[in-house]
Amino acid sequence: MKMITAVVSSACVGVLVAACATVPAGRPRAEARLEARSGSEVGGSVTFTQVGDKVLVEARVTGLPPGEHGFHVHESGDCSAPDAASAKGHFNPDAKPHGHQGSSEHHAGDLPNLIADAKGHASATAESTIISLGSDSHGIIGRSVVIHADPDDYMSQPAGNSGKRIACGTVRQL
Ligand SMILES: [Cu+2]
Ligand SMILES: [Zn+2]
Repeated sequence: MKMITAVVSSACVGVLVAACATVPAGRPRAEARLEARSGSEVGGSVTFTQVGDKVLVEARVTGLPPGEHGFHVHESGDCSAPDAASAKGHFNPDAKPHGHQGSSEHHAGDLPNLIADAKGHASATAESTIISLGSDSHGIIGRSVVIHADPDDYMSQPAGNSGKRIACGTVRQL
């Protein structure tokens, strides 16, 4: 009996060590579970991982019309309105104009368009050095992620003319 116990507990130690090695401390994570809005059938989630001064954004989305869709962090985490208007405008703590993430002038919440395949799936990663998962002024915990019906043109003010809000999810710390 003693030997069996010893084998089981050493196996557990092995599992714990492996888990610690793959999830280092000091990497805050957050997730937004997408809810369909404006009569859409969009689902999926967006995860955020702080890696040093960058936030890695990973989106896995289903039920989209094929093609490009505006994708942003919005100011409010309130997704309750049927058209997601409750999420308010793009997250913009620096009072910048709307623009492309690669240009000097853009909202902190401006992210690259998601591109859905013929089946309506979009799987994308992006990085941002402007947003954070901390409690500073650029923190996005408690805000929202919104996906739009149309492409963001990265120019039109204040939101890139990307049309209806077809999905919304509140960003929650994991
Ligand atoms: Cu938006
Ligand atoms: Zn914007």
